[in-house]
Amino acid sequence: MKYRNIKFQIKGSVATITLNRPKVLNSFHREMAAEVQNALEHCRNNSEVRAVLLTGEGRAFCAGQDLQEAVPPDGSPPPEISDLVRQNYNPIIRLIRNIEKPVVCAVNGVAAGAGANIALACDFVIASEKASFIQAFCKIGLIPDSGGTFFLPRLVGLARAAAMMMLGDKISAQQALDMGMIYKVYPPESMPDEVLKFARFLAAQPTRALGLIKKALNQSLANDLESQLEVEANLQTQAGATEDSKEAIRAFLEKRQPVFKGR
Ligand code: T3D
Repeated sequence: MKYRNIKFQIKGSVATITLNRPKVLNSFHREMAAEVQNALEHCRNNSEVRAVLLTGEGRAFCAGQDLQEAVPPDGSPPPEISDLVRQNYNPIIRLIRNIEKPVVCAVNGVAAGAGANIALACDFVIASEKASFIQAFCKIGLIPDSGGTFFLPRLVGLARAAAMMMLGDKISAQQALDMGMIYKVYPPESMPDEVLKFARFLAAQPTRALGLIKKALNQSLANDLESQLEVEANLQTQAGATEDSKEAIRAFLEKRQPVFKGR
């Protein structure tokens, strides 16, 4: 697929997807959603990719749904809202959660609506001090989608999630960090380099195990203890059979640094 609304680059085992519609704060229309889905599928299927980095071009991360597409100014019939959610956003959230590799979101500016919730679905959310998070849906009479009602209460608790979702207030990066909603905050000048360094670090780790950890965490969100113990036993069996695990144990015994290959 030729990308016209995102930039996609694979370098040193890190795949970077950059939302690239800065004039409309990287808001999503159908074409960009299809491109993001295609790039994420590529990341899932390409064994050379061992970590994924998602970010935005310009001053915003993503302002959610492109409202010009949702309500065309020329009066032409709008797309079905259920199609937008089911065809654009849900596949992106499923891919982010089901790619068995770490996905890092670098929130370079405002993340609103579906943009905020796509960020929160990632394994690591690292924000610029200038970034903010807005559950903007209620301001336009909608409910949060893109997994927001699933992830946000689990990250910050029901009370804070309800307030963010029903008030639609802007939450600063620092507030988000303080309430455990995101992983780290950096000054805007150093954030891109810090995030890239971090993604490269992740890509050099035993990434099969990181993918299996993600699988276990996905399942833990719905399981009871008994079921989760069984999930751990199954996934540990797979992790223990990886080349990286064997290499790590050999390296420990030989008192040297392990070299991981993601196998
Ligand atoms: O049908 C459905 O909608 C279903 C799907 C729902 C999923 C959703 O994501 S719903 C939520 C949609 N998003 C929003 O409601 C956020 C709308 N945007 C804003 O509230 C503000 O733009 C921000 C708070 C994000 C940033 O404010 P500010 O003051 O920094 O920037 P701005 O001036 O408002 O925006 C800059 C430009 O981007 C501006 O265009 P212009 O005037 O320079 O030509 C603005 O119209 C455009 N823009 C920003 N957000 C969107 C957008 N254009 C289209 N869609 C947007 N979402």
